[in-house]
Amino acid sequence: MTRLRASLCETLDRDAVCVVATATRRVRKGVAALGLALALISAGCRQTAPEGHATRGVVQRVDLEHREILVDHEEIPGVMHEMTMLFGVAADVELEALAAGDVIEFRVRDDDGLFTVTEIRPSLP
Ligand SMILES: [Cu+2]
Repeated sequence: MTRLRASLCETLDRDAVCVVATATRRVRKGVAALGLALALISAGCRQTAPEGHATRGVVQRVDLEHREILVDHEEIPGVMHEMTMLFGVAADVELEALAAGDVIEFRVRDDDGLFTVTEIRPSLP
């Protein structure tokens, strides 16, 4: 049996749309080729459509008390140019391990110009 779920996700920093295909499959002959094709299609995509905008930056300051970070961030195409900017951070985002100088990839949600960081991960070289 093969169960397929396909959904659209936006690759925001490229203004492109890609198809995320998630396949839950049992390993059976005849299904393997399809499974491989789906794995290749979804290689550059997330499993679920993420909200907000993806960008990178260098942490300048971490304010644990107010859950804010000051980040020198790259351009977010169509949203804002590169700048050093203070962001509020969503309650479920881990902040304790973050420090000034860290290079991060992060996502921001735009609520009519109020930007909130919803995801932070170390930037891969
Ligand atoms: Cu900004």
